[in-house]
Amino acid sequence: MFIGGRYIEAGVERISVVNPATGEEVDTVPAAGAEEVDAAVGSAYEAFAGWRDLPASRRGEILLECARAVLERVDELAPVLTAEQGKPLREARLEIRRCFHTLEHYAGLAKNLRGGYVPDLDRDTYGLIIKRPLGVVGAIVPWNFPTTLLANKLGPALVTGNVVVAKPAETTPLVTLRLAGIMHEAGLPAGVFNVVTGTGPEAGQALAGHPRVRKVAFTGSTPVGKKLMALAAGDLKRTTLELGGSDPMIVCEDADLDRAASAASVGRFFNCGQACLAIKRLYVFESVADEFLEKLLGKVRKLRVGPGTEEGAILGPLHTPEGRELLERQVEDAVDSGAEVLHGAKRPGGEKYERGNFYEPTLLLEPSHGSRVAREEVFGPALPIWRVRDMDEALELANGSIYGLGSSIWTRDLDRASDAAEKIEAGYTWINSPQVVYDELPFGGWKQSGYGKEHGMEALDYYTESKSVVVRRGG
Ligand code: TXE
Repeated sequence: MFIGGRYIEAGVERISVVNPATGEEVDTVPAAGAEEVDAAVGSAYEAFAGWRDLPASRRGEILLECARAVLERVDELAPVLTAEQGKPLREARLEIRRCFHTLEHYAGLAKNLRGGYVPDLDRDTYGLIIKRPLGVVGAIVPWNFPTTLLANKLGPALVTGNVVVAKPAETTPLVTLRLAGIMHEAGLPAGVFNVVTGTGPEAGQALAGHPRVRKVAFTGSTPVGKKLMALAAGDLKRTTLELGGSDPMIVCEDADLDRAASAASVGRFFNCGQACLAIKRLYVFESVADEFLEKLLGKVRKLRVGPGTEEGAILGPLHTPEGRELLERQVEDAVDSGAEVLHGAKRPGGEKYERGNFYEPTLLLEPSHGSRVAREEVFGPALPIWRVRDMDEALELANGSIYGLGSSIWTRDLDRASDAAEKIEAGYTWINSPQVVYDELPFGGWKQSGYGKEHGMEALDYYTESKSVVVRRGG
């Protein structure tokens, strides 16, 4: 663990971190319990006043140094990420670079933190709206993008003067631990960013329930998000919850089908389909369905499955055996419901795949609308596709989900696109664009995809309390 600027061993129980491509143990980390969490929160609490009271510009300078140090260490961090998470090295490097960009983005906002001024409230009286940091933030992070999903919380938390205790997923603690050491070496004072390793029900719950933690920033599954919201309600902790998604993509008859097919392939199969923002349901207008599917199949046939360390591998293994089994059950259910398998729907054969959680990229045409792939989040490389008559049908199906995270619309008719963008129930809509997340734009789900925003200036509001101050002139 990393507490108060030092690596510490603690706890008797150890958690084994396993390589998803080989099934071999990479390392072990302590399984923190309430006592270790309390030590980490205590260390953060002690560091809070010192960090909060620095000029914001100084916090920004330090955060920028941290961001640069992360970028300089891409080649050291990426293999650690690949070993514990499974993603191809190329994607691991991209992820670390994105982590850098997000930290750099928030470092850059340090000189733009603003409150408000309201003149003439009364005779000789004016008002100020000031923003103050919350204190200790508990950041609970999943395994699919361990560094970027952490940076989404660290950036806005630290620049506004908060201190952080992070709990990475039990399966991906190693890169997070490295990150903490690197940021400390780069100048982040001891205690400002701590890492406790451990399971969700033990360490995660102890962190979210700790009375000194003022805010829980969580990315993960919807069921756990609900639990954390209930736990946080005990003392009305602030929360941001970035949860599951089932992003619809709508391809109209006038779309650029080549670009749409490319975006669908990347948007579904990036990170082996294990992304919150990912194309998880595809609706294509029936008049262009055959042509579009041919193009998409052409892309999918080229996706090479292999260990993340293998040159040219595009799809690594799924992160865990359980994740692959869940995906297999969802795919079986889709086939039972009547889906035609256009590609995949099986494990790849061959010796190199035997010990890892590999699965072929899968395209499923027309499962029933009540099937699991239509209703549940599909967190793996399988894409269900439906033909639709028109935009009305597409929108009705797109919105018929408990989720509302991302969405995309492909058409050359911008009026139709903007109308659909207004009607689609999701926190993000891309029009003729791949699903790329920008630090500049707020990101957060509607419906059961979560609560609150990350990224953008908006994220800053989720790490501060605003206070109104009334000042009467003349003593
Ligand atoms: O997530 P969990 P899991 C979805 C996706 C995936 C499924 C399960 O469908 O297949 O969730 O993934 C911590 N109190 N997403 O099981 O359990 C846990 O230790 C406090 C979508 O890995 O939500 C980890 O650090 N903390 C999502 C983090 O929560 C608890 C990304 C996430 O774990 C806890 C991840 C508890 N009771 C999964 N239980 C997305 N859309 O990006 C667990 N944790």
